[in-house]
Amino acid sequence: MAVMRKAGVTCCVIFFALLGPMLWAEQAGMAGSQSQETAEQRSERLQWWNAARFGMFVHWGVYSVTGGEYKGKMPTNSAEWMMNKARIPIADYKTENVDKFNPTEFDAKAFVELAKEAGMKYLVITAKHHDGFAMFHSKCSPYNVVDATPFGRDIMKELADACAEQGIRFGFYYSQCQDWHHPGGMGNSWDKTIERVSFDEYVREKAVPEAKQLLTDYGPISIFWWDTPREMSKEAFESLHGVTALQPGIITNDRLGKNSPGDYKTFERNIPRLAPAGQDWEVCMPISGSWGYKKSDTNFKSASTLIRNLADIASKGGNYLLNVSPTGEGTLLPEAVDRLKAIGRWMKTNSESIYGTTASPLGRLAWGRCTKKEVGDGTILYLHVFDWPEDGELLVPGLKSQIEQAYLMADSTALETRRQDSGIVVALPARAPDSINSVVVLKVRGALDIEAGLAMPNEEGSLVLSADVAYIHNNEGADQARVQHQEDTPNIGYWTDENAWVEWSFQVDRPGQYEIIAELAVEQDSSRFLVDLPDQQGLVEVASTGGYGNYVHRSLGKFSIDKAGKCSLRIKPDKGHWQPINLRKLVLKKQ
Ligand code: H79
Repeated sequence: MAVMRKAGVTCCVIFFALLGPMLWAEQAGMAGSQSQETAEQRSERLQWWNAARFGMFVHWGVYSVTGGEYKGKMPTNSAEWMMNKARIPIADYKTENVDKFNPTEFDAKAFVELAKEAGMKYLVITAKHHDGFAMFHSKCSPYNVVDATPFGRDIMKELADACAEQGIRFGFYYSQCQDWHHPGGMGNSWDKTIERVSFDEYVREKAVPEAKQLLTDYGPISIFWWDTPREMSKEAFESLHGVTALQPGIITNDRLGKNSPGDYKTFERNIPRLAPAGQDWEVCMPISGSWGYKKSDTNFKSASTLIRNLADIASKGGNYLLNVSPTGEGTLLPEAVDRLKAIGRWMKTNSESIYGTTASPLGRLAWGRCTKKEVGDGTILYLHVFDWPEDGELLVPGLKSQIEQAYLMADSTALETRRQDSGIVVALPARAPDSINSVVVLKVRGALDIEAGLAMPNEEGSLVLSADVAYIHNNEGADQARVQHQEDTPNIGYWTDENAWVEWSFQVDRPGQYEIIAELAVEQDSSRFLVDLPDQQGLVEVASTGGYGNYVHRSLGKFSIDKAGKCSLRIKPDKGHWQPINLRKLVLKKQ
């Protein structure tokens, strides 16, 4: 291992050619739910889910009875957390919520019809949330909707049946680690009447049998949605993981345990800025502010936001799991119903541009988003126009392909296209067919020819990797490490989480040595991070630049890139030696 010190530069670079793979690579995850399958079998199993793009999430429990209110107070901004935030004793939660759960207005058939009308293809519902209350007829605990509430009906069974009848895929949310009712569950630190047993006992007595029952007695289950992964014993993990095998085609998320990727990555509340590379993923998001029904929550997202979110997520190759919150009566508020219907109206005309599509092949689009579908020997590009151009000219930057046909999705009006150096221009009528998102369909013959996307070397052979095109790996879309602007220049800032790391993909045409120069600011002390390229890694330490606003250019050293073609560079905090930095860009200068 060579240590290089540069005189006069407060920067120290330690190079090492081959690190032990476990040191810096993400901890190799446990296999997904079906570890024996080939890549082809896996993609077949996930085929329906990837084609679906849009699902309904439902948070419903005994917390819904009081709409997040306890003794006249709203202790939390998400109602399903009420018991925890108000430190409600188990006995009180029973009298205030469980004993009063009687949603007589609930109609499973009508509920599923509404999801279907919105264009949703699957439905995932809270079979048990952190409060530990089973919304189904649990055989192992009387703390369930049939045995403990005046309602006495198995809501999960009614919904499973209604979904099966109406062709909607059905899945369960199950909180496996937190259980504020069982004496071995995690999370209840306030009820001193609990006579503690071990977590493993809880898993054996409750979580595993309940999950087993959900995967046995409720017909075909398409998704098992774990939540809030915590450290647990290998035995507990494996026994929970094992039960999903009861449904051969099932799809699981990444929240069973630490480092268990499941079948897909979850983002909670936030949409990633760029498409996560090489994995399936889903954004779950409440339609208003709270997951569970909360009386005071009027923070409904507009139909426009929701429709554009769906297009945005689809354009990055992900799924949208949009949450609704039934009340204690068992219905949705009119605000939610209106929005679902508005999405449904848009989908009625435009769903072809969502279902079965994959991520956009184009770079960032000033006017909206793009989704793609491969058909026969050609490609369809769906241009989701949010901002209808006033001059009637829609530029598709970088597109070089021959356009076979262009038309408006709304009424099939044919559109003229022409080619110019910067791309294809589509001539649009004066008025947008849809003020939220009008879809323009482009049929392209043969392979796509696009000059854009990946960062390319400039005239001097230097590659500029700026903050705004970096992919930020920040746990489930959290905002510790995000793009912000200072003096109109984007930088990656608020980088307080040393688990967050950033990645750029770019095109290399000349392999060889590159000097990497960073434009960055360090507030205090010094910050150490790893520069990770496919052929070489280096630990770099940069001293304080005198403040978050004091940007300097610092050489991070010389690195070799051995192959031409697509390449990626990652910057990862060196845990324990990290100080937040603001990073504007990296320039890779060919030596
Ligand atoms: O089920 C929904 C959340 O209840 C659950 N995941 C989604 C799908 C979730 N559990 N924990 N977390 C999410 C992360 C922690 C959130 C918290 Fe809070 C922040 C707990 C306390 C502060 C949000 C705000 C919940 C209560 C107040």
